[in-house]
Amino acid sequence: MTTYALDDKDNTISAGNGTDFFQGPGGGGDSLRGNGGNDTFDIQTGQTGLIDGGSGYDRIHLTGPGYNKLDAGLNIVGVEELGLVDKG
Ligand SMILES: [Ca+2]
Repeated sequence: MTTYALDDKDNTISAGNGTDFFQGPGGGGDSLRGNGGNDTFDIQTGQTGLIDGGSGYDRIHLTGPGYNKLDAGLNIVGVEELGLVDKG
């Protein structure tokens, strides 16, 4: 599994065909592509831009402060599961 760290800047990441894990705070206009494999996007409120899960079974876990709010500026493609994760 490859882990990609997100930050509050613009992140442009095109992952490989394995199982990939994206994690970090919202912020910036990101372009995140999971491509092949079963990928997980562990994001926080304020995440904007694009999340494209690609093929495989891909998940978005919304976590952290305000974990129950998806940003209106987030476009989601190719994702099979959306989960709200309360880690508080
Ligand atoms: Ca970012």
